[in-house]
Amino acid sequence: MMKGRWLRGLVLGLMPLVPEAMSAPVPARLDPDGVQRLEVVGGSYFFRPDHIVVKAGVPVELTVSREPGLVPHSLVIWSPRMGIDVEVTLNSLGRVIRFTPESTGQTPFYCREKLLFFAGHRARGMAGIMEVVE
Ligand SMILES: [Cu+2]
Repeated sequence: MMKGRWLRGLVLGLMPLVPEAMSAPVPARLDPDGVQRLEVVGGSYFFRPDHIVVKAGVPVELTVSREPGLVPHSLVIWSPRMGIDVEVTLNSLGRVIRFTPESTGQTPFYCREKLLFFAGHRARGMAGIMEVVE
């Protein structure tokens, strides 16, 4: 019994280190002004949604905010091939990030924060995939 409990405690203790499963892909909505818009929320330690889909060659406005809390969070999307270089600190009001993906494919997005010797937020599951389609 004691051994089982210890094992369960160990498994629960390790769980935050394992990234959560991806959510279903969420496509941006194309507004009448020709801009595709999408909202993403970050928190400890996730992005919601964590799988987003945008179209290549069409301007994107990504509104990204953070859930209330003391832990700082950020958003990084970096793909020279797609012409995207985003690195922002998140706040609760939300900030708008603008870019136009130049090519199709997939690129990760993640939080760059890390506290001392603890696992970085990205390793703890604060990451997602941006898919760029035709
Ligand atoms: Cu973070």
